[in-house]
Amino acid sequence: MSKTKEILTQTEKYSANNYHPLDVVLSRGEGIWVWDVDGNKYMDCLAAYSAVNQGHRHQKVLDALIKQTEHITLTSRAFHNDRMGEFLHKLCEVTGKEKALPMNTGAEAVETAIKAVRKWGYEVKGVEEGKAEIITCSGNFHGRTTTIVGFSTEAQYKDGFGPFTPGFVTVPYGDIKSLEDAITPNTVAFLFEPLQGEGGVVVPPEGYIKKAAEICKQKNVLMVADEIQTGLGRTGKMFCCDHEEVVPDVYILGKALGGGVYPVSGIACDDDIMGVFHPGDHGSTFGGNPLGSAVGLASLNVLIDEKLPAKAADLGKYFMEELNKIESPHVDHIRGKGLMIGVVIKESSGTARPFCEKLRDLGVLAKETHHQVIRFAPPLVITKDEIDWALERIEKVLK
Ligand code: IF1
Repeated sequence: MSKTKEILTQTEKYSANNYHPLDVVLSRGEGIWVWDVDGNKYMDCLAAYSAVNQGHRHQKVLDALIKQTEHITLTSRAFHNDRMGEFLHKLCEVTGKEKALPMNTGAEAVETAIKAVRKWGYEVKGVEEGKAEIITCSGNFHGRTTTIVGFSTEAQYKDGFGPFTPGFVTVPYGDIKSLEDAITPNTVAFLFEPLQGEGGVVVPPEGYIKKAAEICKQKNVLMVADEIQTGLGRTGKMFCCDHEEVVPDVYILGKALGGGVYPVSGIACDDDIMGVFHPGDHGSTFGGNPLGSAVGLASLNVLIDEKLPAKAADLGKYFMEELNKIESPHVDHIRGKGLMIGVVIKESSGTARPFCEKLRDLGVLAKETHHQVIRFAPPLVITKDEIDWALERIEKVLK
């Protein structure tokens, strides 16, 4: 039996059945390449859902991780450590915000943002205690906690997990009028993704983010951008909101903030919002730990020093242009921004999954999202030649 088969059987036996992964068992990664246990090499076009923007095992990130393990890795926030301040300073510099609150996973950062905007609503905006409303979008994905799935519009993410947290209002994604109409005196925030990843790489209409920002400002509603997947260079700018020159009141970050080696997330905003948190209000055992802080700082420096947002813009444009040149009877259309690309398969051609399986056989790892969309989101360190290598194989499969 191949090593792959052996491990699949073992995993099947002991793991919860909460994913349906492609049958590939990865054991090594370097840059944009990964290898399975049987020595087969693949180009990683998922990058762990944009958590590996710097590429697998980036030397500078590894150096920071390993160096920090020689000093101290976890103190809890009961004491200070010598790495968090420097990391949060950098995070504030990159976001242009006055304060940051470090967490670990994306969902924890989203929950942190929910708590911050609710408390701001009560203490600053003057909303009646317990009445805060947050507007979210259909097709959203913000994580898997019971509060977050409670406002999902994807039945599978909610089934069996109720009862849910009240205080969330859903509006159609991309529809400015419905956003304006949904705002009440109790609305404290608008929580959105500037480009919907899980929703199927859905790009909102040009100007949507700008207009939403104007409405939020007019109505004293906080704009909260979940840039966990779209941020940190993925769409060709440091943040996806940058495409419309919008600075949200709150940035929610995660994934690539950990450089592909350690969970690092957080929110960044000015003190008029962050100031609602007083000692003991909110926390986390691992949030802001010295190891994650050292990794977070290195992850940001790699993005900046290697100009990865600009690279994603140039190479993403090229990738999409070349994909659009492929004559395929199966492709309905292609959409995306930077290196966050979705190839939409026609219903008449079935679902995207078989195309991903064929791509895997040719050495390209991509994942379907929402049945019809093949998502291409390689690490931002990819080169033009490597995109050409992938295009050859993608063309074969799409034809
Ligand atoms: C899964 C999706 C992507 C995210 C945005 C918050 C989070 C995510 C915009 C939560 C996480 C991951 C979670 C993972 C698969 C993946 C995913 F398909 F689920 F939706 F990327 F599109 N906001 N997305 O994309 O961050 O708590 O996971 O660190 O749950 O299957 P997390």
